[in-house]
Amino acid sequence: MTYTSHSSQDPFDLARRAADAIADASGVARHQIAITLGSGWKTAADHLGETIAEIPAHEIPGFRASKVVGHSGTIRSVRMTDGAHALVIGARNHYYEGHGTDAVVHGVRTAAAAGASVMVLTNGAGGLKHGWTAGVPVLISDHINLTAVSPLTGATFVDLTDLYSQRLRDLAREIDPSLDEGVYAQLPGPHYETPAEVRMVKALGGDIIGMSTALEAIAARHAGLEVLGLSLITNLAAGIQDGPLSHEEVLESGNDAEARLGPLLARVVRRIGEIRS
Ligand code: 8IG
Repeated sequence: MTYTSHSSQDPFDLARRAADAIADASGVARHQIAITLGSGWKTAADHLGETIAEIPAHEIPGFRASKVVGHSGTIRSVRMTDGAHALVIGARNHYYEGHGTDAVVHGVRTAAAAGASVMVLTNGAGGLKHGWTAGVPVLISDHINLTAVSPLTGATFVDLTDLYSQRLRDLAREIDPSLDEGVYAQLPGPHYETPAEVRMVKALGGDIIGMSTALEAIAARHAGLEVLGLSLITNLAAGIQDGPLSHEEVLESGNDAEARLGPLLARVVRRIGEIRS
C-alpha cells in the first residue's frame, strides 16, 4: 500500500473523498456500520433509527444514481437508538452497467473510508434451494464468483475464508432462528440464466443466484470490513419456477416481503452495534 502513488484516479482516493463529502453533508464524522440496499430492501432501513441526512448519490464523488428501478439512488446517514451511526447506501452500481469493477465496489470502499467495521450487503436474488419460496430472506454463507473478474488488481492475495462472517450469521440467527443460508453465485448478467445455466450453478454448489454481491464482498474483505450477506429470494431461478422471469415480478415479491425485512434488518444491525460496543 505504501508504495502506491495516489493520483486522483485512484479508487481508494475517490472513496476517501466520498467519505469526506458524506461527513460534510451529514455532520457525522464516523459511521460504524454500513448497509447496501438491494432489490426489495429499499424501505428496510427506515426502521433503523433517525435519518440525519439523505444525500442524492450523484452529489457524492464516485457515485451515480442507479438506473435500475427499485434502487433508491441516495446515501443516508442514520442515527440508531444506541447512538451509533449507520451509512445506508441505496445506490448500487452493477457490473452489467459497464463502468468497471471499481465503480461496482465504490460503495464498499467508501463505507470503509467512512469508518465502518461491518458491511451488511443485501440483495434480491433467485433461489435454487428446495423448499424456498419467493419473499423469503436468507443468509449468504459463502459465494462462487462466476463473473470471471475481481475488483482487486495487483498482488492482493486476500484470504476469503469465512468471508461471510460466521459470527454475524450466528447473531442474525439469534434474532430470527428460521433464517436459512446458502451459497451465493454471482453471474455478470444483466440477462437472467437459462435453465441449463441454473442446473450448472446447482451442480457447482450454488443456492442463490444474483448479479451484485460477490464482487462487493471481496472488496469489503480487502478493505478490512466484516461482511454480513442477506439475500431476499424474489424469485425461484429459471427452470426451478414455472414460466418465465420478469423484473416486475421480482419487484413485486420484494414489496410484499418488505414488512418482514425492515424489522429483521433493524434488529440485526442494532444487535451488531451492541456486540461491537
Ligand atoms: I432479483 O434469478 C434477481 N436477481 N442472476 N438470477 C440472477 N439475478 C437475479 C435473479 C435471478 N433474481
